Amino acid sequence: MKADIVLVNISNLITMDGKNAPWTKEDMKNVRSVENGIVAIKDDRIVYVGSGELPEEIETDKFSRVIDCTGQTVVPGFVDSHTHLVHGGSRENELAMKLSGMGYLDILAQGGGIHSTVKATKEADFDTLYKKASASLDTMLSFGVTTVEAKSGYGLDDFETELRQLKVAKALNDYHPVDVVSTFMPAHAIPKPFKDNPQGYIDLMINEYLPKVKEENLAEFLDVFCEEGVFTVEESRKIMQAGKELGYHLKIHADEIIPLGGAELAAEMGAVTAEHLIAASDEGIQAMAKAGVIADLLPGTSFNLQKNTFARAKKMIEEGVAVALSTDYNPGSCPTENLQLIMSFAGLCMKLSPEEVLAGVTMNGACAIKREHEIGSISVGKKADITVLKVPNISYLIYHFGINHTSFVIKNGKIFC
Ligand code: IZC
Ligand code: ZN
Repeated sequence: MKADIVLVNISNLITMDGKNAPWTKEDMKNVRSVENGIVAIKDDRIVYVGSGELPEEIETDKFSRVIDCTGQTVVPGFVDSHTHLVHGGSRENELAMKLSGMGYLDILAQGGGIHSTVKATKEADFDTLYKKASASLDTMLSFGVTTVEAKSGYGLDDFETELRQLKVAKALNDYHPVDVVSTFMPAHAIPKPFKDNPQGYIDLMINEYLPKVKEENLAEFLDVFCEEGVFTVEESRKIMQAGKELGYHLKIHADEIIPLGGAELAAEMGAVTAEHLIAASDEGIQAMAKAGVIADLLPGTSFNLQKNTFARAKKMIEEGVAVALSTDYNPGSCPTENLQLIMSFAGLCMKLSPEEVLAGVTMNGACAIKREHEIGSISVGKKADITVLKVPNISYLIYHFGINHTSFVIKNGKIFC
Protein backbone atom coordinates (compact mmCIF):
# COMPACT_ATOMS: atom_id res chain seq x y z
CA MET A 1 0.00 0.00 0.00
CA LYS A 2 1.25 3.46 -0.87
CA ALA A 3 1.16 5.92 2.02
CA ASP A 4 0.51 9.65 1.56
CA ILE A 5 2.24 10.70 4.77
CA VAL A 6 4.75 8.81 6.89
CA LEU A 7 6.03 10.11 10.20
CA VAL A 8 9.39 8.48 10.90
CA ASN A 9 11.97 8.53 13.70
CA ILE A 10 9.36 9.71 16.19
CA SER A 11 11.34 10.08 19.43
CA ASN A 12 8.26 9.69 21.61
CA LEU A 13 5.13 8.15 20.08
CA ILE A 14 2.13 7.91 22.41
CA THR A 15 -0.68 6.18 20.54
CA MET A 16 -3.26 5.68 23.32
CA ASP A 17 -4.16 2.54 21.36
CA GLY A 18 -6.11 0.18 23.57
CA LYS A 19 -9.72 -0.06 24.51
CA ASN A 20 -12.15 2.20 22.69
CA ALA A 21 -14.06 2.93 25.89
CA PRO A 22 -13.59 5.31 28.82
CA TRP A 23 -10.18 4.88 30.44
CA THR A 24 -10.40 4.60 34.21
CA LYS A 25 -7.99 4.04 37.09
CA GLU A 26 -4.95 2.08 35.91
CA ASP A 27 -5.73 2.60 32.20
CA MET A 28 -5.16 6.30 32.75
CA LYS A 29 -1.83 5.69 34.45
CA ASN A 30 -0.43 3.01 32.16
CA VAL A 31 -0.03 5.10 29.09
CA ARG A 32 2.76 3.62 26.96
CA SER A 33 5.19 5.47 24.78
CA VAL A 34 7.32 4.09 21.97
CA GLU A 35 10.75 5.26 20.83
CA ASN A 36 11.67 5.53 17.18
CA GLY A 37 8.00 5.31 16.21
CA ILE A 38 6.44 5.30 12.77
CA VAL A 39 2.93 6.26 11.67
CA ALA A 40 1.71 5.92 8.08
CA ILE A 41 -1.38 7.61 6.65
CA LYS A 42 -3.37 7.06 3.49
CA ASP A 43 -6.13 9.48 2.56
CA ASP A 44 -7.80 10.38 5.85
CA ARG A 45 -6.91 7.16 7.70
CA ILE A 46 -4.09 5.72 9.77
CA VAL A 47 -2.79 2.62 7.96
CA TYR A 48 0.26 1.64 9.99
CA VAL A 49 1.63 2.23 13.49
CA GLY A 50 4.92 0.75 14.64
CA SER A 51 8.56 1.43 15.40
CA GLY A 52 11.95 1.01 13.78
CA GLU A 53 11.96 0.51 10.01
CA LEU A 54 9.00 1.00 7.73
CA PRO A 55 7.67 -2.47 6.76
CA GLU A 56 7.72 -3.48 3.11
CA GLU A 57 3.97 -3.41 2.69
CA ILE A 58 3.96 0.36 3.27
CA GLU A 59 5.38 2.00 0.17
CA THR A 60 6.27 5.58 -0.54
CA ASP A 61 6.92 7.39 -3.81
CA LYS A 62 7.88 10.92 -4.83
CA PHE A 63 4.38 12.15 -3.93
CA SER A 64 4.53 10.82 -0.36
CA ARG A 65 5.49 13.14 2.48
CA VAL A 66 8.03 11.40 4.71
CA ILE A 67 8.55 13.57 7.78
CA ASP A 68 11.36 13.11 10.26
CA CYS A 69 10.08 13.56 13.82
CA THR A 70 13.35 13.30 15.71
CA GLY A 71 13.07 15.05 19.06
CA GLN A 72 9.29 15.31 18.84
CA THR A 73 6.35 13.79 20.68
CA VAL A 74 3.45 12.50 18.59
CA VAL A 75 0.01 12.08 20.17
CA PRO A 76 -3.60 11.68 18.99
CA GLY A 77 -5.23 14.96 17.92
CA PHE A 78 -6.67 16.55 21.04
CA VAL A 79 -10.42 16.52 21.68
CA ASP A 80 -11.97 19.59 23.34
CA SER A 81 -15.19 18.02 24.56
CA HIS A 82 -16.83 21.02 26.27
CA THR A 83 -17.02 24.44 24.63
CA HIS A 84 -19.49 27.25 24.03
CA LEU A 85 -17.80 27.87 20.68
CA VAL A 86 -20.49 29.81 18.80
CA HIS A 87 -21.38 33.13 20.39
CA GLY A 88 -21.44 36.86 19.78
CA GLY A 89 -19.51 39.53 21.64
CA SER A 90 -17.23 39.28 24.65
CA ARG A 91 -17.48 40.01 28.36
CA GLU A 92 -14.31 41.83 29.36
CA ASN A 93 -16.62 44.43 30.92
CA GLU A 94 -17.16 41.88 33.73
CA LEU A 95 -13.49 41.82 34.64
CA ALA A 96 -13.67 44.80 37.01
CA MET A 97 -16.76 43.30 38.70
CA LYS A 98 -14.94 39.99 39.13
CA LEU A 99 -11.85 41.71 40.50
CA SER A 100 -13.96 43.59 43.02
CA GLY A 101 -15.22 40.25 44.31
CA MET A 102 -18.52 39.83 42.52
CA GLY A 103 -19.31 36.17 41.84
CA TYR A 104 -20.34 34.55 38.55
CA LEU A 105 -23.86 33.85 39.82
CA ASP A 106 -24.25 37.42 41.16
CA ILE A 107 -23.41 38.85 37.74
CA LEU A 108 -25.89 36.42 36.14
CA ALA A 109 -28.64 37.27 38.68
CA GLN A 110 -28.20 40.96 37.85
CA GLY A 111 -28.92 40.29 34.18
CA GLY A 112 -25.30 40.14 33.01
CA GLY A 113 -23.20 37.06 32.33
CA ILE A 114 -24.96 34.62 30.03
CA HIS A 115 -27.73 37.21 29.45
CA SER A 116 -25.26 39.69 28.02
CA THR A 117 -23.92 37.05 25.61
CA VAL A 118 -27.52 36.15 24.70
CA LYS A 119 -28.03 39.78 23.66
CA ALA A 120 -24.81 39.90 21.64
CA THR A 121 -25.56 36.55 19.98
CA LYS A 122 -29.10 37.60 19.04
CA GLU A 123 -27.63 40.67 17.36
CA ALA A 124 -25.05 38.69 15.39
CA ASP A 125 -26.03 37.28 11.99
CA PHE A 126 -24.97 33.87 10.66
CA ASP A 127 -21.82 35.15 8.92
CA THR A 128 -20.64 37.10 11.96
CA LEU A 129 -21.06 34.06 14.21
CA TYR A 130 -19.46 31.79 11.64
CA LYS A 131 -16.38 34.00 11.17
CA LYS A 132 -15.83 34.43 14.91
CA ALA A 133 -16.19 30.73 15.70
CA SER A 134 -14.11 29.76 12.67
CA ALA A 135 -11.27 31.97 13.92
CA SER A 136 -11.52 30.23 17.31
CA LEU A 137 -11.34 26.84 15.60
CA ASP A 138 -8.20 28.01 13.75
CA THR A 139 -6.65 28.84 17.11
CA MET A 140 -7.73 25.53 18.61
CA LEU A 141 -6.27 23.64 15.65
CA SER A 142 -3.00 25.51 16.12
CA PHE A 143 -2.92 24.12 19.68
CA GLY A 144 -3.34 20.58 18.37
CA VAL A 145 -7.12 20.22 18.79
CA THR A 146 -8.80 18.29 15.98
CA THR A 147 -12.34 17.76 17.33
CA VAL A 148 -14.50 20.18 19.31
CA GLU A 149 -17.86 19.92 21.00
CA ALA A 150 -20.00 23.08 20.67
CA LYS A 151 -23.03 24.01 22.75
CA SER A 152 -25.86 26.35 21.87
CA GLY A 153 -27.49 28.26 24.73
CA TYR A 154 -27.15 31.92 23.80
CA GLY A 155 -30.58 32.26 22.23
CA LEU A 156 -32.70 30.65 24.98
CA ASP A 157 -36.34 31.61 24.25
CA ASP A 158 -35.21 33.30 21.04
CA PHE A 159 -35.35 29.92 19.33
CA GLU A 160 -34.18 31.34 15.99
CA THR A 161 -30.90 32.28 17.64
CA GLU A 162 -30.54 28.81 19.17
CA LEU A 163 -31.09 27.35 15.68
CA ARG A 164 -28.63 29.82 14.14
CA GLN A 165 -25.94 28.77 16.60
CA LEU A 166 -26.53 25.10 15.79
CA LYS A 167 -26.54 25.79 12.04
CA VAL A 168 -23.25 27.66 12.36
CA ALA A 169 -21.76 24.70 14.25
CA LYS A 170 -23.01 22.33 11.54
CA ALA A 171 -21.58 24.50 8.76
CA LEU A 172 -18.25 24.65 10.62
CA ASN A 173 -18.27 20.88 10.88
CA ASP A 174 -18.82 20.73 7.11
CA TYR A 175 -16.37 23.41 6.00
CA HIS A 176 -13.73 23.93 8.69
CA PRO A 177 -11.01 21.26 9.00
CA VAL A 178 -11.78 20.74 12.70
CA ASP A 179 -14.74 18.43 13.38
CA VAL A 180 -17.53 19.98 15.44
CA VAL A 181 -20.03 17.92 17.48
CA SER A 182 -23.19 19.79 18.47
CA THR A 183 -24.96 19.98 21.80
CA PHE A 184 -28.33 21.67 22.21
CA MET A 185 -28.45 23.73 25.40
CA PRO A 186 -31.54 25.95 25.59
CA ALA A 187 -31.51 25.20 29.34
CA HIS A 188 -28.46 27.42 29.84
CA ALA A 189 -30.29 30.14 31.80
CA ILE A 190 -33.84 31.19 32.54
CA PRO A 191 -34.63 33.77 29.85
CA LYS A 192 -35.51 37.20 31.23
CA PRO A 193 -39.20 37.11 30.14
CA PHE A 194 -39.58 33.83 32.08
CA LYS A 195 -37.83 35.05 35.23
CA ASP A 196 -40.95 34.44 37.33
CA ASN A 197 -42.22 31.53 35.28
CA PRO A 198 -39.42 28.99 34.76
CA GLN A 199 -42.01 26.24 34.30
CA GLY A 200 -43.39 28.10 31.28
CA TYR A 201 -39.94 28.02 29.69
CA ILE A 202 -39.42 24.36 30.59
CA ASP A 203 -42.71 23.48 28.89
CA LEU A 204 -41.65 25.44 25.81
CA MET A 205 -38.35 23.61 25.63
CA ILE A 206 -39.87 20.18 26.18
CA ASN A 207 -42.87 20.59 23.90
CA GLU A 208 -41.38 22.64 21.08
CA TYR A 209 -37.62 23.16 21.02
CA LEU A 210 -36.32 19.69 21.85
CA PRO A 211 -38.47 17.87 19.25
CA LYS A 212 -37.74 20.48 16.57
CA VAL A 213 -33.94 20.34 16.95
CA LYS A 214 -34.07 16.55 16.97
CA GLU A 215 -36.27 16.51 13.88
CA GLU A 216 -33.81 18.78 12.05
CA ASN A 217 -30.91 16.63 13.25
CA LEU A 218 -29.04 19.67 14.53
CA ALA A 219 -27.63 18.18 17.75
CA GLU A 220 -26.68 14.79 19.16
CA PHE A 221 -26.41 15.89 22.78
CA LEU A 222 -28.62 17.82 25.19
CA ASP A 223 -27.09 19.77 28.07
CA VAL A 224 -28.69 21.47 31.10
CA PHE A 225 -27.12 24.03 33.48
CA CYS A 226 -28.17 22.59 36.84
CA GLU A 227 -27.18 25.32 39.28
CA GLU A 228 -28.54 27.56 42.01
CA GLY A 229 -30.52 30.33 40.33
CA VAL A 230 -30.58 28.46 37.03
CA PHE A 231 -32.29 25.01 36.80
CA THR A 232 -32.98 22.99 39.93
CA VAL A 233 -32.33 19.26 40.13
CA GLU A 234 -36.05 18.54 39.65
CA GLU A 235 -36.28 20.85 36.64
CA SER A 236 -33.09 19.46 35.14
CA ARG A 237 -34.43 15.91 35.57
CA LYS A 238 -37.60 16.79 33.63
CA ILE A 239 -35.68 18.38 30.78
CA MET A 240 -33.18 15.51 30.62
CA GLN A 241 -35.93 12.90 30.72
CA ALA A 242 -37.69 14.58 27.80
CA GLY A 243 -34.40 14.73 25.90
CA LYS A 244 -33.65 11.10 26.59
CA GLU A 245 -37.05 10.02 25.29
CA LEU A 246 -36.36 11.92 22.07
CA GLY A 247 -33.02 10.14 21.62
CA TYR A 248 -30.54 12.81 22.71
CA HIS A 249 -27.40 11.73 24.54
CA LEU A 250 -27.24 13.61 27.81
CA LYS A 251 -24.74 16.02 29.30
CA ILE A 252 -25.15 18.19 32.39
CA HIS A 253 -23.35 21.21 33.83
CA ALA A 254 -23.28 19.78 37.34
CA ASP A 255 -22.15 21.13 40.70
CA GLU A 256 -20.08 23.88 39.08
CA ILE A 257 -20.50 26.36 41.90
CA ILE A 258 -22.99 25.01 44.47
CA PRO A 259 -23.21 21.28 45.37
CA LEU A 260 -26.81 20.73 44.29
CA GLY A 261 -26.62 17.03 43.46
CA GLY A 262 -25.97 17.35 39.74
CA ALA A 263 -23.47 14.48 39.78
CA GLU A 264 -26.07 12.21 41.39
CA LEU A 265 -28.61 13.30 38.78
CA ALA A 266 -26.17 12.54 35.95
CA ALA A 267 -25.81 9.01 37.31
CA GLU A 268 -29.55 8.58 37.73
CA MET A 269 -30.26 9.73 34.17
CA GLY A 270 -27.43 7.73 32.58
CA ALA A 271 -25.78 10.87 31.20
CA VAL A 272 -22.69 10.42 29.03
CA THR A 273 -20.92 13.18 30.95
CA ALA A 274 -21.29 15.41 33.97
CA GLU A 275 -19.28 18.57 33.43
CA HIS A 276 -17.49 20.95 35.85
CA LEU A 277 -18.13 19.10 39.16
CA ILE A 278 -16.00 21.52 41.21
CA ALA A 279 -18.40 21.08 44.13
CA ALA A 280 -19.46 17.47 43.51
CA SER A 281 -20.15 15.42 46.65
CA ASP A 282 -18.53 12.10 47.57
CA GLU A 283 -21.86 10.37 46.97
CA GLY A 284 -22.16 12.02 43.57
CA ILE A 285 -18.71 10.85 42.55
CA GLN A 286 -19.44 7.29 43.68
CA ALA A 287 -22.75 7.29 41.84
CA MET A 288 -21.03 8.46 38.67
CA ALA A 289 -18.44 5.69 38.94
CA LYS A 290 -21.16 3.10 39.33
CA ALA A 291 -23.20 4.43 36.42
CA GLY A 292 -20.18 4.93 34.13
CA VAL A 293 -20.68 8.69 33.74
CA ILE A 294 -17.57 10.47 32.46
CA ALA A 295 -16.43 13.52 34.45
CA ASP A 296 -15.62 16.31 32.00
CA LEU A 297 -13.46 18.67 34.03
CA LEU A 298 -12.64 22.28 33.21
CA PRO A 299 -9.81 23.61 35.36
CA GLY A 300 -9.51 26.81 33.32
CA THR A 301 -12.88 27.84 34.73
CA SER A 302 -11.72 27.48 38.34
CA PHE A 303 -8.77 29.66 37.38
CA ASN A 304 -10.84 32.29 35.61
CA LEU A 305 -13.45 32.44 38.37
CA GLN A 306 -10.52 32.91 40.78
CA LYS A 307 -11.52 29.93 42.84
CA ASN A 308 -9.03 28.23 45.04
CA THR A 309 -10.77 24.94 44.44
CA PHE A 310 -10.65 22.59 41.50
CA ALA A 311 -12.78 19.55 40.77
CA ARG A 312 -11.44 16.60 42.75
CA ALA A 313 -10.01 14.82 39.75
CA LYS A 314 -7.68 12.53 41.72
CA LYS A 315 -10.50 11.35 43.95
CA MET A 316 -12.71 10.76 40.91
CA ILE A 317 -10.05 8.60 39.27
CA GLU A 318 -9.49 6.69 42.52
CA GLU A 319 -13.22 6.00 42.71
CA GLY A 320 -13.23 4.68 39.14
CA VAL A 321 -14.63 7.66 37.25
CA ALA A 322 -13.16 8.30 33.79
CA VAL A 323 -11.93 11.89 33.56
CA ALA A 324 -11.99 14.02 30.41
CA LEU A 325 -10.54 17.54 30.29
CA SER A 326 -11.71 20.51 28.23
CA THR A 327 -11.33 24.25 27.87
CA ASP A 328 -14.99 25.25 28.47
CA TYR A 329 -14.13 27.99 25.95
CA ASN A 330 -16.81 30.65 26.50
CA PRO A 331 -16.89 34.45 26.76
CA GLY A 332 -17.63 34.53 30.50
CA SER A 333 -16.00 31.96 32.72
CA CYS A 334 -13.21 30.68 30.46
CA PRO A 335 -12.29 32.82 27.50
CA THR A 336 -9.46 30.72 26.09
CA GLU A 337 -9.06 28.31 23.19
CA ASN A 338 -5.76 27.01 24.55
CA LEU A 339 -6.23 23.36 25.54
CA GLN A 340 -2.49 23.00 26.22
CA LEU A 341 -2.81 25.59 29.00
CA ILE A 342 -5.75 23.63 30.41
CA MET A 343 -3.54 20.52 30.39
CA SER A 344 -1.02 22.42 32.51
CA PHE A 345 -3.76 23.49 34.93
CA ALA A 346 -4.96 19.88 35.15
CA GLY A 347 -1.46 18.79 36.04
CA LEU A 348 -0.38 21.63 38.30
CA CYS A 349 -3.69 22.44 40.00
CA MET A 350 -5.51 19.10 40.00
CA LYS A 351 -2.32 17.06 40.50
CA LEU A 352 -3.09 14.73 37.63
CA SER A 353 -0.13 12.89 36.14
CA PRO A 354 0.87 13.76 32.56
CA GLU A 355 -0.50 10.37 31.47
CA GLU A 356 -3.86 11.04 33.13
CA VAL A 357 -3.98 14.48 31.53
CA LEU A 358 -3.25 13.04 28.10
CA ALA A 359 -5.97 10.40 28.50
CA GLY A 360 -8.35 13.24 29.42
CA VAL A 361 -7.85 15.10 26.15
CA THR A 362 -7.64 12.06 23.87
CA MET A 363 -9.51 8.80 24.51
CA ASN A 364 -11.72 10.07 27.33
CA GLY A 365 -12.46 13.25 25.40
CA ALA A 366 -13.49 11.10 22.43
CA CYS A 367 -15.75 9.02 24.70
CA ALA A 368 -17.30 12.21 26.12
CA ILE A 369 -18.68 12.95 22.64
CA LYS A 370 -19.22 9.31 21.64
CA ARG A 371 -16.52 9.31 18.95
CA GLU A 372 -14.24 6.66 20.50
CA HIS A 373 -14.39 4.40 17.46
CA GLU A 374 -13.18 7.15 15.12
CA ILE A 375 -10.73 9.27 17.13
CA GLY A 376 -8.94 9.47 20.50
CA SER A 377 -6.03 7.19 19.62
CA ILE A 378 -3.47 6.61 16.89
CA SER A 379 -4.81 3.24 15.76
CA VAL A 380 -4.95 1.56 12.37
CA GLY A 381 -8.30 2.34 10.75
CA LYS A 382 -9.02 5.46 12.78
CA LYS A 383 -9.09 8.98 11.38
CA ALA A 384 -5.65 10.45 10.74
CA ASP A 385 -5.97 13.11 13.45
CA ILE A 386 -2.50 13.54 14.91
CA THR A 387 -0.69 16.26 16.84
CA VAL A 388 3.07 16.58 16.61
CA LEU A 389 4.62 18.45 19.52
CA LYS A 390 8.03 20.09 19.83
CA VAL A 391 8.59 18.48 23.22
CA PRO A 392 10.70 15.51 24.31
CA ASN A 393 7.94 14.08 26.50
CA ILE A 394 4.47 14.87 27.76
CA SER A 395 5.72 16.04 31.17
CA TYR A 396 7.56 18.84 29.38
CA LEU A 397 4.33 20.04 27.77
CA ILE A 398 2.65 20.39 31.14
CA TYR A 399 5.69 21.86 32.84
CA HIS A 400 6.53 24.54 30.27
CA PHE A 401 3.13 26.17 30.41
CA GLY A 402 1.26 28.89 28.59
CA ILE A 403 2.89 28.61 25.18
CA ASN A 404 2.06 26.64 22.08
CA HIS A 405 4.17 23.49 21.74
CA THR A 406 2.64 22.37 18.45
CA SER A 407 5.02 21.56 15.62
CA PHE A 408 2.26 20.64 13.15
CA VAL A 409 -1.13 18.94 13.13
CA ILE A 410 -2.56 16.30 10.82
CA LYS A 411 -6.33 16.54 10.51
CA ASN A 412 -8.20 14.02 8.36
CA GLY A 413 -4.90 13.18 6.69
CA LYS A 414 -4.05 16.80 5.82
CA ILE A 415 -1.12 18.70 7.29
CA PHE A 416 -1.66 22.04 9.07
CA CYS A 417 1.34 24.05 10.24
O1 IZC B 1 -21.39 32.17 29.05
O2 IZC B 1 -21.10 32.06 31.18
N1 IZC B 1 -20.95 28.22 33.02
N2 IZC B 1 -22.21 28.50 31.28
C1 IZC B 1 -22.20 27.82 32.51
C2 IZC B 1 -21.17 29.21 31.08
C3 IZC B 1 -20.35 29.05 32.20
C4 IZC B 1 -20.92 30.05 29.90
C5 IZC B 1 -21.17 31.51 30.07
ZN1 ZN C 1 -19.96 25.13 29.95
